[in-house]
Amino acid sequence: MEYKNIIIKIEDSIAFLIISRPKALNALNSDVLSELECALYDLENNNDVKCIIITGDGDKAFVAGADIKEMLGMDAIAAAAFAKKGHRIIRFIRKMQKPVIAAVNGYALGGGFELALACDIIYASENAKLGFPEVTLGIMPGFGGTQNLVRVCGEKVANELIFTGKMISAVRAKELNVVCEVLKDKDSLMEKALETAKKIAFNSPKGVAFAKNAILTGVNMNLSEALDYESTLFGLLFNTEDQKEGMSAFVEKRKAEFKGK
Ligand code: DAK
Repeated sequence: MEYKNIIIKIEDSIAFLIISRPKALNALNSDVLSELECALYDLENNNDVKCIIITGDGDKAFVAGADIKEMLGMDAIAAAAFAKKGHRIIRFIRKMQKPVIAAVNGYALGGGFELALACDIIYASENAKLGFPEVTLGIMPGFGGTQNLVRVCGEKVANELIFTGKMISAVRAKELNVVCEVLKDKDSLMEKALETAKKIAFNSPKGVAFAKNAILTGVNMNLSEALDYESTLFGLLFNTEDQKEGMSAFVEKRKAEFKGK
């Protein structure tokens, strides 16, 4: 697929997926969603990629939401197709074996905040502003925002943010455990995201993928079932080459070279 609204760069096993519609503050229209879906699928199946960083082009916005101008003209059929595409992306990111880091620069609003919340790790620059303005537009968050925010910050905070539509700063988002770290500017944001991605890429892809699965699946189970699930995945890792390589490398006092098999 030819990309017109996103840029993909792959360097040293790390993929950068840059959403690039700067004139519309990187708002998500149907074309962006189609390109995002296709790119994420390709990156998940690309053996040269171990971790993905999603960011927005420019300093002003990560993603300022779904495209309001496109949504204004949608009928129920078009809106349903748009919603399905968005949901497929959010679900796919959660199910991907490879970790996805959101590097939030500037506005992350509505669908943009939801995209970031679907990612495994969020870093933000000091100028980031995050929020759900949907209720000011006569709708509600619909790309997983109501479900993912409540799981991160709890019901009362999610209620306040979603019912008021107010924006919060990166520092407040860090206090609420939405963001892992706040960085001074876009350069330091990207450096931090890359540093983390490189650390992840150095580790066992199978270990990382199974841990992601255990965390995301287990959170919807009761603790007893979740612990059983964790032990099953833990056991399965002993059937992988990564486990043999990681433990052999330790015993042989050398660096492990994982193949993700
Ligand atoms: N959509 C379309 N265009 C947008 C946009 C957006 N979300 N956000 C900004 N733009 C465009 C502006 O229209 C403007 O374009 P021109 O008018 O110059 O052509 C350009 O980007 C620059 O924006 P501003 O001139 O407004 O820039 P400012 O610095 O003054 O303000 C702002 C920045 C981010 C505060 C402001 O642009 C703003 O409030 N933008 C809207 C933010 C917003 O409400 N986002 C939430 C959208 S609703 C669904 C699931 C999920 C969703 C939808 C459906 N289903 C399940 C069906 C998600 C919904 C949303 O995300």
